[in-house]
Amino acid sequence: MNILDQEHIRLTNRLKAELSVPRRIVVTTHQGPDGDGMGSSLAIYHFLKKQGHDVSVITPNDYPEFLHWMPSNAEVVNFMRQKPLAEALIEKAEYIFHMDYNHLRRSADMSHTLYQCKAIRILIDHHLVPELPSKYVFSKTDVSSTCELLFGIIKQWNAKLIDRVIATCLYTGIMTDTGSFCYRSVSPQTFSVAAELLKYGIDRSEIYDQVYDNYSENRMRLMGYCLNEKMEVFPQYAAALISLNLEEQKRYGFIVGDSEGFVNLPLSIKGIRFSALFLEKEDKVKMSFRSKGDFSVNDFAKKHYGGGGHLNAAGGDEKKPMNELIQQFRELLPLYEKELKAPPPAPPQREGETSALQMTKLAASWGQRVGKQAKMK
Ligand SMILES: [Mn+2]
Repeated sequence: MNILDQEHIRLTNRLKAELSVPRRIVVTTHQGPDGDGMGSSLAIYHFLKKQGHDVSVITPNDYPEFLHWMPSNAEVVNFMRQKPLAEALIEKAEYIFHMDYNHLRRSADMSHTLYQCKAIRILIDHHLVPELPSKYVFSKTDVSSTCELLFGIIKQWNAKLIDRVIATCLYTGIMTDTGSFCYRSVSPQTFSVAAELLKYGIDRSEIYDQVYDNYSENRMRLMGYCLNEKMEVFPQYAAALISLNLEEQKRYGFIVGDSEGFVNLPLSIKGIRFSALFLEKEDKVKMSFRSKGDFSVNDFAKKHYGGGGHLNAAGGDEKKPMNELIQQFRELLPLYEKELKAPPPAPPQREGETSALQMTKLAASWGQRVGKQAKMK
């Protein structure tokens, strides 16, 4: 299994040589960090710490409570809440890691400080089109997550240092970025990496439990409210949307992370392949888009909402009123009717291999049909 190509192997070896003496290092991730952002940041944090570096993880802002159990979470510095400390750390840093994001603006209010800092940059990310000038660019879009790519890097760097703690962080990132190994971004390699991580004795059911089975009562009721009162389904376009305004969030004691995953809920309806979540914030509206199959929410978000992301998962921010943005979404749907209603692609077939299998299947179904008809008679 080669996660890294030759260029990335060379890059890893160079970085390893450069970091062979203790350095002051800051690890950062995108705003509103998710499991992959925090997983990759904390994994590289532990990996570098073990080599004697002075390392800090800095997030631009808060992240969901369901990630607070992660190893060394207490050491994480929050730029929004601990600005002087975070700024001092960034100014002093000799190296900065950018984990799971491809553009400085994704680091929100921290971007200015990061922009000015003279440290050597290392970008490790799986989003399309990296636009963050760095000396070391590890950008691969055919991996499920930054954590999958990072596993390849640190294995090449020094596999002996990988332990249960690092494996736990990496597994969390892969699990959350793949919807528990369900999304199309999952490849045989993703499972191989997960299998290797299991060998370090991680407790995968405990990780699942910590991340997914820890709703507050408020969050559970908010989810019920969203499904019951706030979900709009457009069966003719295989689409659905959910929106939440500030008043509704207040009513349910909303805290960061409470709407995490809600955008996926409508995709559980048979036939729905495109889903959107509109979340009103104090100064903007945050939008998330998800799809199944070939419909590119990356293109959709980029074209209409100044956002972007991946083929099946994307997002964006807008300062317009939420109702306007939702109305725009409703009006856009008919333009995509053909794409959205297209039947899902047939599974790939290998030449020669399928015919025998298909014949067996056909024969079986004929047999059933004949059997049924016989009974009916
Ligand atoms: Mn990611």
